[in-house]
Amino acid sequence: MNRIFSGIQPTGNLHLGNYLGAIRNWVALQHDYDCIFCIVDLHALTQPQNPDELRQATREVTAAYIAAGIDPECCIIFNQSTISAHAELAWLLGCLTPLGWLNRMTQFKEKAGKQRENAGLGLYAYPVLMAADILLYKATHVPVGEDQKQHVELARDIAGAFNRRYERDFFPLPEPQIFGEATRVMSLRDGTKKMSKSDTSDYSRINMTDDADTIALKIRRAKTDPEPLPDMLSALEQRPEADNLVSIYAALSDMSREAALARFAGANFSTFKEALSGLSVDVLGRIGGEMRRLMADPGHIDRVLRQGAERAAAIAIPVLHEVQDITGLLRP
Ligand code: AQP
Repeated sequence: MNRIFSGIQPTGNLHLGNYLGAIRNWVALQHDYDCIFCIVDLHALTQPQNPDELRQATREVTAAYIAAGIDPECCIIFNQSTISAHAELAWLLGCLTPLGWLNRMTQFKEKAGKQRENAGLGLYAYPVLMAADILLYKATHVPVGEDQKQHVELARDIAGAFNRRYERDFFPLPEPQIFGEATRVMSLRDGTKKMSKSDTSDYSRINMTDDADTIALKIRRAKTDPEPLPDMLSALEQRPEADNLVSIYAALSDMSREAALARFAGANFSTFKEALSGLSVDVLGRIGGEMRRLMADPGHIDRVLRQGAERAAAIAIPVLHEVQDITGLLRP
């Protein structure tokens, strides 16, 4: 069976973008692939984190996976730092990754911004650790949102570089998988910026744990424009906020953007926003409630993570040993 690896950073404020761009697609794939879903806590450390909040967010992401419908009996769910092979393989792969490849990564440019000289080595090497995550399990497919596609393509290049250097077909070349109508959910305050956990405005995103009133309030306050909704998608091109809300509606109701727009053509935003609120509360309200129930029993979450780590180690450690043998590292 083909194998999937994907993950989310426990950086707090899991949001609708993480759900529509990642988690929801994983739920749909879990019975067709051998699935490994990670909470990438080492990646979270590429930005400053409060230790207690990091532990709490790691449990929260685990709860979100399960509440959204990922079955921990059938999929492996674990946190990255429990398998030290991730960091070890990242070093070995980093040694054959040219700086030129990393210099092209747009996420580093966006996150480092004007502070490039002060940005940490971890943030720069983030995509190499991500390649290690994927290749350690010889994953063939990586379902991600559009924003992570470039990193999966780099993992593919790194796998190819390893195979060429050691003249064997050792790593499969992983494929990015991008699904659905909302592969890049944008901020509710600025339709040109992606919805993000680290945005300082809570009104920019719908969190997976927001209650019904908060979801409705955030949608009511979402930035729009004065025009009613058009009947053609092409008319949304210069209206990023309207375009984003229509894409969210389409994704949440499992219809195409064309069909969603046809339903509301000519409507004003107050009517459309009311419908979008109802739909968002239907989908996220249930998941948020289940997350809160799971979070009340951290012992259960920790057991899921421990069992997941045991199953992950059984795959990862033999692969790391093979890589060590191939690269000439002595294992006395
Ligand atoms: N806005 C988004 N639209 C669609 N998909 C998204 N993803 C994240 N934001 C959106 C997808 O969620 C998965 C996990 O992402 P992550 O949390 O590990 O990293 P990120 O992409 O850096 O997410 P954030 O929210 O922007 O976090 P911060 O603010 O901490 O950097 C990935 O599959 C991603 O595509």
